[in-house]
Amino acid sequence: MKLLTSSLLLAVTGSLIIGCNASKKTTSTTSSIPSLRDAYKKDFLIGTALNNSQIEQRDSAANSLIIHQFSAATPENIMKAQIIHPEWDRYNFDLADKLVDFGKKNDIKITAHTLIWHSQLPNFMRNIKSADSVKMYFENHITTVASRYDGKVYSWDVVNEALNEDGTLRNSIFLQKLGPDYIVEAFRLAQKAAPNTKLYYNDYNIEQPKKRAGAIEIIKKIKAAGVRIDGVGIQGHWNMNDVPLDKVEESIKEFSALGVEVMFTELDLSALPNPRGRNNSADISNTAAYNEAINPYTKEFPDSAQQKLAKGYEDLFKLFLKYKKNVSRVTFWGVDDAQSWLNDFPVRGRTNHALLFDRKLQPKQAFYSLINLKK
Ligand code: 9MR
Repeated sequence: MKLLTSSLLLAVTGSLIIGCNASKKTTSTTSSIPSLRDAYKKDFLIGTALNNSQIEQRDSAANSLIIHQFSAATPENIMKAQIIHPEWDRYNFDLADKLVDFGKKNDIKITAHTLIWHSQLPNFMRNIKSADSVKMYFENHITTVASRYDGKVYSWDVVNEALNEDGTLRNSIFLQKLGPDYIVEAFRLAQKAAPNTKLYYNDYNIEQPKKRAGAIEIIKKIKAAGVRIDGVGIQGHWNMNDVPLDKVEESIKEFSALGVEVMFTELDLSALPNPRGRNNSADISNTAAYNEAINPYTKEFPDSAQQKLAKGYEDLFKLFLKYKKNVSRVTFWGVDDAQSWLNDFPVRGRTNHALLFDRKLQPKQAFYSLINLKK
């Protein structure tokens, strides 16, 4: 908060100084916090996930930080079906409209998230049993929501997390009631409703070979049907001690060979031990029990751990920069550590430190390591 306020003051005094003394301006701007979106502006978009409070701009320090650091944003929850489409024929567009205005005003590209996902479905879907009704929901939902924001959001995660770890299709309500072509149909409907919006498939662990093969099959199938898909989002929920660099590199190569953009859409590196070993599922039903040994950094995040986190991010960004022709966006799943879903997943009530800004919105060593890569 303090640092931000002073950086804002610096920005203001810096601009006052510009007119009379150019050398002072350099001093002022270099002593404020550098901007990731500026540092990477020739490479790829730098995004963040935004929660309700951030979209409503309740905290002015957080708001300034977001505008200064990010060129892209994804709503963490408010455009999921459960929230934007709470009843069969009632939609709730208030916060999504606010987010669109916020993006326009601050030159932040919005990726709407997400049209078709088995999770966070509206409650009314629980009572729907007939295939015809599911089909009707599917068509109405995609058409209504995607057309409202066509050309207003930059892109849509059209289908989210449709795959099992072995690359087969997840046994979701959509697969059960609509059959395996539902993904192509979702993109076909989205293409019609949102001709001016980029359309993506988004999933976690699709850097892993079997699941990646499943994602490649999906992309090929959509293209073979003559339907548009512009990109693929690798979510990037990893552990700072276990970043799958080789597999990430193979994935960038294989996905870009299909002629689609590659994005890292929900990046965070958990700093805590994984109670499930190397099983890295982001499936929110896959939880584990709390014990103190797996919550080591409640008071402070020590320097040794800061360095590991910084190294994990640095290695990844070196790779992203190597493939900057293929990678169009890197989005962090949250602005600061307090916001992160990883404080409650896969174990509730831990203190995680997975992002670039700490609980006081201060940039961590990991932030500076990414800035330094561009110096
Ligand atoms: O970060 C989101 C968290 O606030 C929600 O409680 C959770 C509920 O499903 O969804 C989280 O975001 C998920 C994203 O939408 C899809 N990929 C996995 C993300 C982390 O669970």
